Formats: sequence, C-alpha cells, structure tokens
Amino acid sequence: MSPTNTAPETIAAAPTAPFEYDHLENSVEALRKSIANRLVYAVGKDLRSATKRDWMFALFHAVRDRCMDRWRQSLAAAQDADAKRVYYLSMEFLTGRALTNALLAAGIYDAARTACTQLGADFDALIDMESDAGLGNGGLGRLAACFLDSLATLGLPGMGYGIRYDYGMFAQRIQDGRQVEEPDYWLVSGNPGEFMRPEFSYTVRFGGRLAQDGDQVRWADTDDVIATAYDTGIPGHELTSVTTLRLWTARASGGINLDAFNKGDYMRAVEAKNQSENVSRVLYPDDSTEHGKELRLRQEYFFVSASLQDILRRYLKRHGSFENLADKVAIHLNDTHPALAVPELMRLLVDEHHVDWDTAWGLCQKIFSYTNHTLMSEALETWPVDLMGRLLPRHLRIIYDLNAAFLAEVHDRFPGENDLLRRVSLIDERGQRRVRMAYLSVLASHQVNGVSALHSNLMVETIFADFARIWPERFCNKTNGITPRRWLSQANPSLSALIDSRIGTGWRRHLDQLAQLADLAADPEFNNAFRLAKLQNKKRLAERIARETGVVVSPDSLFDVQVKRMHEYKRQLLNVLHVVTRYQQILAHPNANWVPRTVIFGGKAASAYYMAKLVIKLINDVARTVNNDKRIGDKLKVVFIPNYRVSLAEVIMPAADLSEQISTAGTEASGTGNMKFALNGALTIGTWDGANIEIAENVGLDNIFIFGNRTEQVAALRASGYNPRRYYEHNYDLKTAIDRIAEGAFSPEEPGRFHDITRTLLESDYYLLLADYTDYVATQLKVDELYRQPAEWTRKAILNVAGMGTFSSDRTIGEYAEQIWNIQPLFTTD
Ligand code: 26V
Repeated sequence: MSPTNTAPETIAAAPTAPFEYDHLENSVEALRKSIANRLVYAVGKDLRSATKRDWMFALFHAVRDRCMDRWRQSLAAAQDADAKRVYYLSMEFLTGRALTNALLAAGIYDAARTACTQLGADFDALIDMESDAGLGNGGLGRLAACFLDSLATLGLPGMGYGIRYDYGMFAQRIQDGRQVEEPDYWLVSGNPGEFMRPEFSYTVRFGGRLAQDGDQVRWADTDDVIATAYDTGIPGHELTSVTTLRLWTARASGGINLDAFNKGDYMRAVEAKNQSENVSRVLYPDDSTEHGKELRLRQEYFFVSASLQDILRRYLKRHGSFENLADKVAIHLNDTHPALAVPELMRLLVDEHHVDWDTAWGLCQKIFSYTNHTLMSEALETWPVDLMGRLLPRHLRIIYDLNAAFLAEVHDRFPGENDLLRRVSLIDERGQRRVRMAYLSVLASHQVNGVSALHSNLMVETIFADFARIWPERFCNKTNGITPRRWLSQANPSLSALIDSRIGTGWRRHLDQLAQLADLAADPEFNNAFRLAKLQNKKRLAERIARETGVVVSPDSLFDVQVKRMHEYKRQLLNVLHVVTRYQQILAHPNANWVPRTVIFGGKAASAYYMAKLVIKLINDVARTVNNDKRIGDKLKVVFIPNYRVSLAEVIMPAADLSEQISTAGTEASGTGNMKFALNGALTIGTWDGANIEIAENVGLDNIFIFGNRTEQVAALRASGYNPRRYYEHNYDLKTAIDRIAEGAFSPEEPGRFHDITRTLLESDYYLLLADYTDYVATQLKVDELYRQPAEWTRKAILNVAGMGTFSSDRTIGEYAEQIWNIQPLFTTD
C-alpha cells in the first residue's frame, strides 16, 4: 500500500437508500447478548475458553459499538457544517484506561456489570485487565487527556494529534528501596480502543539537501518515513459527542532499502527498516531537562508533519484555495514540542501549494496558539542549529527567514535597542548556536497562554518579558482544569452517590452546581455521610497499599499524600524532613496525644535524574525505619506506592485527607493533582504557588493550609544571598532532622548514602526547603489540631468540594474555544 497525500478513495458512491444499522439497546439483556456476541464473533472465543483478557475485549467491543453512532455523527456534523475545528497538537496524551470511562459516558456501567456477572465473568477483575495508555510524563499529558474529554462533552469540533508510542511511560518497580524502570509495552495484548486507518498515511521526510528551482526551494534526496494513523474515540459525558484522538505510528518507507534488499542483504534491509520505525518507538520519560537528542527532534517533526498534511488534506476536500484556512482551522501547540508545525505549515503552503510567503505567514499567525507549561529554564526547548540543519534543512532556512523579518520589525519599532534584538532572536548565538522553540511559538501565535494566574503573570515578567513589551495583547491566562467525569464520578463512586442524593447528577456537566453543597457542610447527617464515604475510600487504598507494599496502614489515621513526578522543585524532600522531625518528636514524647498519620508518596523519577532517584531511596529508607520501629506503632507510617499512574491516581485521590502541594513559590506552573485532591474532599497544605492560589481563593483561606515564602520573598531571599546554613544552625528540629539523615540513621548499612542530599541542602538549597521548613512544620501541627475535630475537618473538606466548580476542564476548554480558537459547539445537551 502506498502512502497517500490526497483524499483517499472510497469504494462506492454514497448509498442511495439510507442504510439500516442494528439498533443497540442498553438493557442488561441486550448487553449480555452483545458481550457474548462480541466474545464469539470479534474475539473468537466462547464462554468456555474465554480468558479474562478475552472478556475485557468483548465488553470493550460492546461499549465501543454503542459509541460508534455518535462518533460518526460527530465527524459528519463537523463536515456538513464545514465548521471551524481545533487541532490540539501534543507529544503526550496520558489517557489512562478507557473502559470504565466509556461505560459511564454511555450510561451503561451498572447494566454492563450485571450483564457480565450473569455471564459468569468477574467484572472488577476484567476491568483491571486493561493497561493504562501511559503516553505521557505527567501534568502536561494528563491535561491534554482531560481537554479531549471536555471537547467531547461540550460538543466542540476538533481533534487531538499525537504519537502512538509502542512503549509508554516506563513502569516503576521498587527494588531495595530504589527505582527500577521497566519497559511499558502497553500494546502487548492488543488495543481494543483503536482503529488503524492505513488510508491516512503520509510521507515524512528527513535529511537531504536544498536545491533552488527558480524562486522555488526544492528539498531533495531525503530519507523518508511513513506515518500511519490510528484513531481512538474519546466519548464525552452522556455521549454528547465523541472526539477523535489520532495517533501516528512510523513505518519504513518502501523506497529506501531496495538497494540492500536487491543485493540480497535482507538482514541489512530489515535493520534499516527498524531504524526508521524507531521514531514512534518510545516516549521520552524526562520532562525536567532538555537533552537535545536527535531522536526526540525526529519524533517532534514526524508527528507534526503527518498532522499538518492531514489537516490540509481535510481542508482541501472542501475548499479550492487557502483563502479560508484560518476560518476553518485552529492549531494549538501544547508547549513547544510541536513548534515545528510553524515552519512545516510554511513549507507546505509555500513549497508544496505555491502560496506566496506573506500570505502564508499571515495565515500562520491567525491559526496558531501556544500554551507554555513551565518557566524552568532547563525544560525550555532549544535545538542546536547544526542538528536542525542536518535533519530539517528546509525548516531551518524558513526559521532564519522568519527571524530576519521579525528582527527587522523589532529594529524599526525599537531603534537603537541592539541588545533587545539579541535577546529576542529565534537563534541563541551565545556558544553553540541554537533555535529557541518557545520564541518561535510566540512569534507564530496570536495567543500565548500560561496555565494559572500566577504563572501567566510570571511568564510575561520573566521568560517572555521582551515579547510582552512587543505584543502585550498576545499574552493571556487559561487556568487549568480537570474532568469531573474521571476525577470524581468515576474515581469516587461513594462520594458521587452521596452528592447525587443531595443535589442531583447535573454536576458532572456543570461542576459549579457543587456550590450547593456549601449549605450542607455543617448538616450533621451529610457531614457524617461524607466522612463515611471518605473512610470507604481509605479502606480501598489501605488494601491496595497492603497488596503492593506489604505495609499495613490504618484507615483511621490521617492520610497525608504527595503523589506527582519526583522533582527537586516539588520538594518531596521537604515532606521527608517533616516526617523525620515527627518521628524524632514521637520518640521524644511518646505519650503525647499524637494524631496517627500515614504519609503516602508516589511518583516516577526521570531515569537519569540522580537527585530525584536518591530522594526515592531516602523515602523508602525512612519508611523502613519508621514502620519497623515498635515504639512508633500506628502513630506514624510511611509508604511509597510504586508505579504511580492514572489508574492508581484514581484510587489514591479519593482516599486522601491531606494533599501536599508544597513546591517553591513560582515553580509549579499550575498543578492539576492539587485540583483532583480538593475535588475529592482532601484539605490542601500548600505554598502560594500555581493554581493553589486560585484554589485558596475559591475554597476560602480558612479552609486551606497555606505556608511558606511567596514569590517576591523567594526572589528577595535569593537576591540577598540565601544562606541555608543560617536556618540549620538556628532551628534545633531542622538540624536534628538533617543530621540524622546525614549520620545514616536511616541507612546504617551505608551511613554516607544521603550525603549528596544533605550537602546540597546545606550548601545551596536552590529550592529553599530550609527557608520554608519552620512554617511547614508549624502548619502540620495545625493540621493535626483540626483532624482531632472530625466534624470540623469534614466541614472544611465539604467546603473544598463545594468550591471546586471553576476547576472543571469544561470551564477551561470553554475559555479556549471562545477566546482563543473561536470555535462553536455542534452538539448541546441542555
Ligand atoms: C518538557 C520536556 C523537555 C524535553 C524533553 C521532554 C519534555 C517533556 C515535557 C516537558 C514539559 C514539562 C512541563 C509540564 O509538564 N508542566 C506541567 O504542566 C501542567 C499542565 O499545565 C501543570 O499543571 C504543571 O504545574 C506543570 O509542571
């Protein structure tokens, strides 16, 4: 099959008479029949021979069938209306499991459970067979998944484009307290959610050289890879609509290996094929540092080129010129990873479709928008000019041409400011020349947004300060959100049922309705029921912890949870310092009235991130020591739950009493875990950072534990020559905690194990843990005090849930749709 770059042909003209499909009922009987049918006719098994995997597939097919009509209607409606669509380009989509979500969206969860049971299949066990689609690192990828859910729920026309990695985020095992990475071959037993669409295949070119043909540039002698589409339907709530997620997989192009093949060197031919197919092999598991790896650049271009070719093909089906392109197409860049879409769209328009340069650039600037997700300089993408010139010579030339025009414009507007030109140039000329992908994205986008109010402000004050001066109107804020379907309705059935019984079920679609719970916060009956729901979730988590770590924890203890990627800026280490302090104090005052606590950690460290991995080891060493210390008993337990991922988060979030959101102020762009916890009735202990600030404003400062230095104070501390030793010398508890770690109290078999940690703390402490320690520990005592009053604690937890309405990703996506993308819903519910 050869790749097409044009509209694929269908085999028949549209049928003359409307075709009658089987209507699929949602009754238990109909579902039972569907599942059994699918088991036999799609999976190829019968009731006698079906494995759990087979049952899972059969059930998956049964619910998938019930989403199909709506999926086709969603596509047809956008086509028929020739609606403007948004294309969300993202290197990561952390969708997790799809089955339960689809059953709930289709409204057949309970009926399907009964049907399975009647067929003799263990519903919970088969639900648990599905692997997570872990095609993302953390916040950025999960946000993209929540956004697709909201696009579908709001009936908005658009789709997601990304990479179908063979290997997702690595699986984390803990061996002797250390992280061990294992490959996540999530496709190993097949993926019932996807449809291969080989008719949507595109050639993606690399390398080669540029030749001039008159005034046209020709890109010749390239190495080619074929991108083939796989589609997954993302069902919206009550199947309002179904959004397509199109992921690309790499196939070798037929052409390149013929030479070796013809000479009989079959193995060499296959090896080359493997090489080019590596492009979609594996997700880069590091979201903290930018390594400038060639394969990563190839991945970025691979998916961007295929997506843009696909977008233009779709547009050209209906339009004879590019005149209306910006009225029909909005392209969103999820961080800078898809920023090559900018020169790629220019190349396609100018070189392939012969649009003139200025017209093409005018279109680009109307079509693109860009979200920044981090201010941390290590994570900002730049690519060596040499590498880009070798791999993508045409794109490099386009970037240089755009840059020249841009710098000329800046020069005209700000005459004499030569340093400004150097600072805003798309090319960083200091040292090895590099392309600044964030600046390229800003240049091309009509809107650039941050992901929380604080982050959006800092963005224009720091990394984009010069650009905000040039184009102040370009920058805006879109505070992140999460989908209440997965993060409350699906993850927390006990609380969802309670909420339904009091305010109805509409909150799934209109999360603001949760505000009605505020009146019930002090109602003793509701307050009690709320606490019981939490207890039920804590029991569920306690069982999971026992199963996975062997540690027995009491559901009556305060569940204090920090789950997120392991990063120095997120300060898991500050949490550990508190745990060590608490441990010392329980030993010193064993008869004091301690509130029993279970401190729960989870999160992956990038495989090359030495410090983050050492912190995992420290947590596990502290856990071992504390949990085995008979003097401590139930007063303190520490657990590290391995392999934190979406499906595990769904069990953890509903069970938390206390949510740890303790990043150094100014470092966490938004956070979305913070929202998931609060929505599930945890109280937050957090810094004045990211979306914590807006959570505080919405739930009320009385109902959240805020501590620590704020951004201005952080800046002032650093400016005045921050000295961590001063805090160490002046605080006995802090000194004891650090000394105990340094002496090897938690690693007697290797006392020096954590020297790199304690030395960094005392010598630089870039993230100011020591400066925030005292307030953090004092605030933890206030947490204890409140937890001793269960009704009061629960009242505040209810007020947290009640205040979370604004953090629905429906609100966020509604803002993007109206203020950035200019797209309108094609489907409405009420
Ligand atoms: C950066 C890089 C660097 C190059 C290698 C691969 C890679 C992959 C991802 C990233 C970006 C990480 C940025 C990120 O995930 N930011 C998080 O975005 C969340 C959603 O907006 C936000 O809630 C978190 O606060 C923010 O850390």
